[in-house]
Amino acid sequence: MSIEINFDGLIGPTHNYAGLSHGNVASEIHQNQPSFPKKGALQGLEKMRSVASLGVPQFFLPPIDKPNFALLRELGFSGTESDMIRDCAAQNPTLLNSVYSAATMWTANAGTVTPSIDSADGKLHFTPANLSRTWHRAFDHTKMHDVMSQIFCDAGRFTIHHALPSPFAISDEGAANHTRLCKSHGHQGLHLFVFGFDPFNRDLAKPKKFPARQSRLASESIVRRHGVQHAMLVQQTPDAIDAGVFHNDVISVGNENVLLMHEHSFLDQPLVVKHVEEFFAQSGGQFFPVEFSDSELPIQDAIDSYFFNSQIVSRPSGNMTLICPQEVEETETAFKCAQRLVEDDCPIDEVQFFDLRQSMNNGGGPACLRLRVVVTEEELSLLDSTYRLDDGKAERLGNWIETHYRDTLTLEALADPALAAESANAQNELKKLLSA
Ligand code: SUG
Repeated sequence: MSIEINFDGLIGPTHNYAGLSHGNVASEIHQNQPSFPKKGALQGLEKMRSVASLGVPQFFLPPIDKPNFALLRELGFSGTESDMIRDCAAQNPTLLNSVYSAATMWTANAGTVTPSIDSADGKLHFTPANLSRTWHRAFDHTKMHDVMSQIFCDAGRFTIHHALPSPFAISDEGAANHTRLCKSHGHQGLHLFVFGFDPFNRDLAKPKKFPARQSRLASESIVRRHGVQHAMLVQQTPDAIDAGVFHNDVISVGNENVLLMHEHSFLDQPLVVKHVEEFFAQSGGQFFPVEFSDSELPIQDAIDSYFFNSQIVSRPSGNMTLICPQEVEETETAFKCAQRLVEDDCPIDEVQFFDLRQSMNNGGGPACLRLRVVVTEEELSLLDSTYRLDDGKAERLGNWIETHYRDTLTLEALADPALAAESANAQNELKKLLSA
């Protein structure tokens, strides 16, 4: 028996709005606004608790230490940590914002997973995303490799790869551009890898305004190194990227045998649907493709509401819950789409709304905050449970956040070494809490 487990990123104490992600409209709009790290972390924790209560084993990934002092030293800063912060703030404030980024909270970008049932060697594979298109995120993959190696500690069953090399031509954004479709979690899946550009094909249609983040070369390399048995490489619509769809999970989401798509999700959408239908016809089982036209859900409303960034969770009953950001409830067209799903002949029969505005203001909805991993029950029993959420741990994490997080953070405050000291102290306390 296989089940899906979720890994959410615990929102870190330096959560801020630095406007670092070109093409991610929310990030750019909220640049320089004060952030509310405590509120953000509690919002994320609340979502984790609710998903766990639906029967999904819920893990969390700890925030990583910020600022990245090792990187500052490599870039020529020297002296004490306080000296480096002050000098960087004076010489290059944007660089300081980047090394302080709490972006590891969006674990859909942590990497790509291939469950053991889908890989050629029968092992579960994970590759951390190099995130080389977003500079402020491009140095986090080594930490992601380390924490996943700690959790997936049985090397005989799990292969935790290093990230792909970092040149832009191989840029990889992980599960945000990847969907596994299957009859049910325990059946072999078809892996949809969605890319935005191909470094070896200059004739391919390209976005004109915003960068395409996922390289075809990265996606095909993951397929090779993980030994994915059934994979399909699909191009994202360039006009959608130009409208602000910086990841595929802003315009499409799938779970088991359900695939929700905007009419402009994929460049050759009818062909994509046909291939998936063929896969289901061969493997047995019904496929539920649900397409939303631009008149039903204008692409701008899809981006503003993050309807497609909802999380679809299979409950033990076999039915599914759609976990939406509250912005869906507040956007008339998107709300109607959610209602339509519940009324239609589709396994989704319940919708829940969550206030995740602190993350949303940086372009991160419910689906960005989680990484899905399908494991067998035996594999689950082999995982290091340090980061597995239960009621007691959730309560302790809540108290830890209340004690160590600031209510408000402005970009100016990043220049004050006191913030770095507070964050380091919070990290130490978290380690103690988890080892108790
Ligand atoms: O990579 N935002 C993230 C949001 C990632 C959302 N993830 C998924 N769609 N799966 C990004 O653009 C903003 C940081 C800032 O501006 O301070 C940021 O990194």
